Parts: sequence; structure tokens; C-alpha cells
Amino acid sequence: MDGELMKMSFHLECIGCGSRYDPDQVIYTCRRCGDLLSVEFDLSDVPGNIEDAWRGRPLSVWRYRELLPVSTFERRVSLGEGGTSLNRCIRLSDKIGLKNLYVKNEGENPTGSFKDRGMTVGVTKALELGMVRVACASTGNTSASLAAYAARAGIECIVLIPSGKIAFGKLTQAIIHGAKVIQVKGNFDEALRIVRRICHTHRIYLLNSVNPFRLEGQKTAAFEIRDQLCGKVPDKIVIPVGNAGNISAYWKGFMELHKIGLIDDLPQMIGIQAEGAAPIANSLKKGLDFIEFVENPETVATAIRIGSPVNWKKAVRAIKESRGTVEKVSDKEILEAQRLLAQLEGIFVEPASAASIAGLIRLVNEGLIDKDETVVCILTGHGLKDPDIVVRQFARPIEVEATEEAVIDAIMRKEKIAVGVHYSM
Ligand code: AN7
Repeated sequence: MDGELMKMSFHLECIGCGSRYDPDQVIYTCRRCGDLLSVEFDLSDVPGNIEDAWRGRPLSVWRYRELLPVSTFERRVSLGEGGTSLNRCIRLSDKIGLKNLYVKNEGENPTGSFKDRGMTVGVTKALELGMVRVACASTGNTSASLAAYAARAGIECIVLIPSGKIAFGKLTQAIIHGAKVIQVKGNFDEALRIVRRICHTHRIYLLNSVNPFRLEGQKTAAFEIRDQLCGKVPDKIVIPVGNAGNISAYWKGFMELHKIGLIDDLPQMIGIQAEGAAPIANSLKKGLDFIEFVENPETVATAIRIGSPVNWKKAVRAIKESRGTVEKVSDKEILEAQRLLAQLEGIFVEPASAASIAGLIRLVNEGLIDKDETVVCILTGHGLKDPDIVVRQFARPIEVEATEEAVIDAIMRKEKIAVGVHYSM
């Protein structure tokens, strides 16, 4: 069975009016009502022994190829994405007061973020559709990932980024992979609006998370968690939310496993936003059933500095259907969580990822997560993407003469070189 694709039928379906579309056309939203589209498989086709096929392959996005909407597996555009580790956190658990805390370290992906799961599928799809130019707007990670996968595929890549507002490592990635990088004098939401229009009027394939094929790749992280927990499902998934695609993708993944009978329970989905960019958290807390967008989002976690999350409807569904919740955290809480994770567990993540830990701490303190529950926090991107934020907060290493005495003297001055002396902002 390996390498051989079991043909599973799928189509595109509008999440609002239910209109169906052929998946072999370039379309991002419903032509009838304008709502988001979702890839839907006929899950009654799934063979009973699907797990045997999965078990024979390495933990990765393409392990689950039967549930990925491409027909050219052999010609997939891949860099070895997925298969990221799920780490049990003993020291952090003790600090927070939880018993079963795990983190899924998506920073281990080829370009250092979870976006690679989506791009391997999205760029493979672009080739299937005969598209030779791809584009996205990005707070950084999407552009880094798309640039790499477009290079791998040998196609042209255009990225729009908010001027001066993306982490240096991410900008560097887009440049070295040869993307046409366009800085827009505006925020992410404005850049996304522009690129959506351009992809509509030109033959350029849009690979933001409004593209439903990308989310199909991202849902495989849910499959991996189930496999890494030996068939069990955590009580709660805690995940940072920006454009709200990833939380929607995880929920879709768990729902599919449930529908095909591979899990009995479903996790509760908990989204975490940064205080200055929290349209979903603010609106749900007010009891609204629509989202009030944030005009000028601001946060130290530039990856999730998003005021008009395009996938908000899918995310609100995920949160409500799973009886989950959404919380917001301050920049100070985010940076403190980043430091804790680095110093208690040896895992260095970028600020947006630390939002999930900050949110977890808040929810535990508020009594909304019980200490006996099994919790998986999603760490979406690697810390090396954004070193500036760390350098700005911590003391610079001390400098001494090149003598043994001077070094010994420095070691003795413990208070000055104590690892992790934290200078709050
Ligand atoms: C590290 O790169 O939107 O809620 O343009 O880079 O699915 O948007 C990044 C998002 C969380 C939020 N953590 O995910 C982009 C972009 C990190 C991220 C998110 C992003 P979504």
C-alpha cells in the first residue's frame, strides 16, 4: 500500500451555504455567498486498515496521505515536514501546577514553523493546478515557508509583508530563498486584502490560510498528537491564534479521526491571542456571535499581530463545538512564558508560540484547567526566528581580560552571570 495512493474522493464545500465545488479549480471562497471553503472527504471510503498503512511510514505530514487532497503524491513538494516532537514537560508542569503537560514543538519543521505542514500540500496543489506563481501576505512565517517551498518547486514566489514589523530571521529566509519581497506600508490585514485582490485578477496562486488546501496539511499535527499519545486524545489543546487557520485545522483533524472511528473523545480547543490583537477573544467574551475586528493590532508577538482574522468563522466553530474557550495574554506574560519554557525545558520558541504557555498559566490560575487534565500546548515557531526580542530583554554577557584569573573572578561573581537574570521591560 505504501506509495500507492488509495483514491479517496473529496470536494470543496462552503461552510456557510454548503455549495460544493470541484477541487480542481482555482477558488478560495464561495462564489454564491462569499464564505470560506473547506475540503471535505467522503470518510465512508476510508478503509478499515488505514492505520496499518500509517504505521508503516515515518511520523510526518505525508504519513497520512490518504487524507490529503492531492492526487500526485509521487510529485509532492516536500522538505521532510511534520514528525515534530511531543515533549512531556516535567519541570514546567511542576512550576505551573499541572500533572500532564506536553508541548508539540513545531519549530522543528524545515523552515522553523508549523506553516511547512500547510505549504507542502499547498504548493503541491499549486503545481497540480498548473500554477507557476504563488503569493501570500505574511507576518513572517508564512512568507519564509512559502519562499522555501516555491524554491523547491522551481516556481515564482511573491510575498507581501508589513513594513518593519516582521522578525529579522523570517525576512532573511524569504530573501535567501529568492522570493520577491514587497514591504507594504501598512499592517498584515491590509497586505492580505491587497494580495487577495491581486490573486483574483492575476494568475497567481494564493497561499494564505484562506486557501483550504493549506489547512489540510496543518491538520496532520492533530493526527500526529493522537499517534504520539498512543491513540489517546488530550483533554485540551492550547494554541496561539492569529489568522485563526491553525486552530481550525487541528479541530478538523480531530473531527476526521473521530468520524472514522480512530478516537472516541475529542479535545477542547483553546485559542490564545495577544491582548493588543485579540478580536476573537474580545468578541466571544462580549458574547457576540460575530467578530469585531481590531483596527490597529499591536503586540510584541509580531507573528500574531493580526486584527481581522480571515478564518474567524472556522475558529469560532472549533471553539464552540469543542466546548473550548479563547483567552488573551499581555506581552509581559508572553515574554515571561518564553523565558520559562527556555529555562525550565530547554525549548526556545518565538513570542507568538509562548502565547500558548502564557495562556495556559492564566487558565490554570483562573481554575479553568484542572491539574489532572492532559494538556498539549502547540509551540508554533522557533525562537531563532526573532533573536532581537531576547537580546533586548536580557543583560549582555560580561566581558573580561583573556586570563584565567579574570574568568575565575567572573564565575565567582555569580549574581552577574546567573543564567537567565531577567530584566523586565
Ligand atoms: C509562530 O506568517 O499569519 O492562527 O503570516 O507565525 O493559523 O494564523 C503567522 C501565524 C501562530 C498564528 N504562531 O497562526 C503569517 C502568520 C506563529 C505564527 C500563528 C502564526 P494562525
